[in-house]
Amino acid sequence: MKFAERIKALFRRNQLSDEVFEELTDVLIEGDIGASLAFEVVDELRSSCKKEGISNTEEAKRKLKDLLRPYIKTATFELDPDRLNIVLMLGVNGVGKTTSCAKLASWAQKRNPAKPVILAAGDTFRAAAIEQLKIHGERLGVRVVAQQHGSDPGAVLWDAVDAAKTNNAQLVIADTAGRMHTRADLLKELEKLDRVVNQKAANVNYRKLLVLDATTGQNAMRQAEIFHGAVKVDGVVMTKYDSTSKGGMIIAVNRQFGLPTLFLGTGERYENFEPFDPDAYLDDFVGE
Ligand SMILES: Nc1nc2c(ncn2[C@@H]2O[C@H](COP(=O)(O)OP(=O)(O)OP(=O)(O)O)[C@@H](O)[C@H]2O)c(=O)[nH]1
Ligand SMILES: [Mg+2]
Repeated sequence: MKFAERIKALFRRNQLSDEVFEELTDVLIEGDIGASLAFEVVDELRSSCKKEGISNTEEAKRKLKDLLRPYIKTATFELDPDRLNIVLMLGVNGVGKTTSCAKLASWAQKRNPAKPVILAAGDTFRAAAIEQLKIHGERLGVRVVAQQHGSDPGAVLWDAVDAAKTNNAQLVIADTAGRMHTRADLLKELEKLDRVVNQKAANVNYRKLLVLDATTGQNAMRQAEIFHGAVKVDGVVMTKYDSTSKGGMIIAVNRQFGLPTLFLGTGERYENFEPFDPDAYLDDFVGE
């Protein structure tokens, strides 16, 4: 049975029992919220059900959502209308960084069509990455600032910021190379890129978004730890949420690192990109 169905089946039972609590713990762990949080939350649920005399599963489900809700940190992603905004899209290989850059560009275009968006081809590491971003740029009518394969990502970003200032752009979105969190050299390069932006881009609204693939599960914790440790991330984009009904690792990441989830990627199209709504997410996760 799939995760969503299991949790729903559990809450369809009429009476709460030890067995239900035990199974709930298993299901939550399977949903990727992490073992320690699963035990903690189910313990809390058990004792508050006892204290409040809750014996039916429908009420327990509502209680579970109430208990999980504070662990989910919320924040809205806003562009500063008075300054240049710079977004760095970070993450390990294949999580959906380049796609998310294009989706964010499309999102910003819709919110403020009057001011241009610029894409910076900061993945100079993978051979086809620049071309991939250029294709998105053409489709979206967004300028892509790029140099050749192998060039310094800091220099690319700097060109893009120059272009943004000349064209009075609202936003520069920089794609970056996928770096496995195990590759220390690539993380060093990222730290350098971050320093370049911090030093050179005075008076800009600079944000770093970590892209996490909803299907990766608990490994996302390690990715968040490494990236946040290296450059202080501002928030998370959870991609491929359409491919899984779980995505509970976002609760674990929110809780552990205080990182809010800002957007959900829900498909391969540009419009499959939504601001994160914690209540809708919990309804998905636990059931309405
Ligand atoms: N279903 C689904 N697919 C997605 C989503 N976001 C990205 N993808 C797909 O995931 C694959 C990888 O996306 P990319 O954007 O190339 O990922 P990346 O992180 O830039 O990859 P590298 O540059 O190789 O590190 C592509 O096939 C995308 O279409 C999403 O929200 N849902
Ligand atoms: Mg990419």
